[in-house]
Amino acid sequence: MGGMNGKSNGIRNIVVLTGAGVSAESGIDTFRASDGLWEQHRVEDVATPEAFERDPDLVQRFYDMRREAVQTKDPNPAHFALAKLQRELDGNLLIVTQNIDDLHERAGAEDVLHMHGEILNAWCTSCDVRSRWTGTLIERPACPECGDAALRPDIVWFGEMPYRMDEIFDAIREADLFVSIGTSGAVYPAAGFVRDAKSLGVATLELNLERSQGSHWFDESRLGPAGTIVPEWVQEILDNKG
Ligand code: BJW
Repeated sequence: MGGMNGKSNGIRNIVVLTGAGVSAESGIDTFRASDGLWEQHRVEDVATPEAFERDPDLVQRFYDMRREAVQTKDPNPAHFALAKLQRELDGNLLIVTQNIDDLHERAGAEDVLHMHGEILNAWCTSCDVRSRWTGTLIERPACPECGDAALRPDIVWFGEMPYRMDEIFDAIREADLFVSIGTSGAVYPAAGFVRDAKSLGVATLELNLERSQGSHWFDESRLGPAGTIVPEWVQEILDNKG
């Protein structure tokens, strides 16, 4: 990663991709750890449109529980460090998150792109309007916009198209550095961003607790808890800013 240790690192634009690992130290379960979320629920029972059609109550209950839990959690030093980087970088930092929690925003980040949706939104499948939603959906409440009882969690399930892909690719194209934080690299298209970045000549860095499935694609991997290694990396970038 030429120049990263010099006085001026020449890094202006950064795209950060975050996954469940960035919120783990806030007490939100990751997906693929042995004690993670999917241990209690089979993915295909809860995170596909077919599952929702088959058993809407099971799916709504699963997301109602997680919506309630998210609101009791707080951002950790990794979220705060990324918000600080966004404020102080002499360039653009786009935070693309696969996470459906709002911890980046609550740490003060402004430019956050939720490619897999947001648990605090309800999406009306009748009128297509998204409304902020902090309560439950299992009782099939009316859409505040059209009144139909057609709300689902605003979550991108398997087989559905992640949000704002064009914006993500545009940002990667403009980036000097792509950084992946706390994600296992098991779910596409997010897992492919590192290869997209590399093929465009963008430097790539992974910050994760352990080596992920796509570790070998990165120019550099730093291992450790996000709450420690993200603030260290952010300080390094800000100390070296050109
Ligand atoms: C720490 C830490 C700490 C822990 N500090 N680190 C066959 C081949 C290829 C693709 C497919 C295929 N069959 C189907 C597909 C496509 C499918 C897919 O990828 N499937 C795979 C299983 C193979 N993808 C899709 O269907 C997507 N849509 C799609 O592809 O549309 C077509 C399309 C094509 C091309 C371009 C555009 C579109 C949709 C995917 C939707 C994913 N949805 C979920 C559920 C959301 C709802 C919910 O939350 O319930 O999103 S799945 C789940 O996984 C969730 C996450 O966002 C996502 C990623 O998980 P993440 O964040 O990586 O978590 P973990 O647990 O896996 O990893 C945590 C990491 O953190 C670990 O590495 C830990 O070590 C680390 N960690 N503590 C730092 N303290």
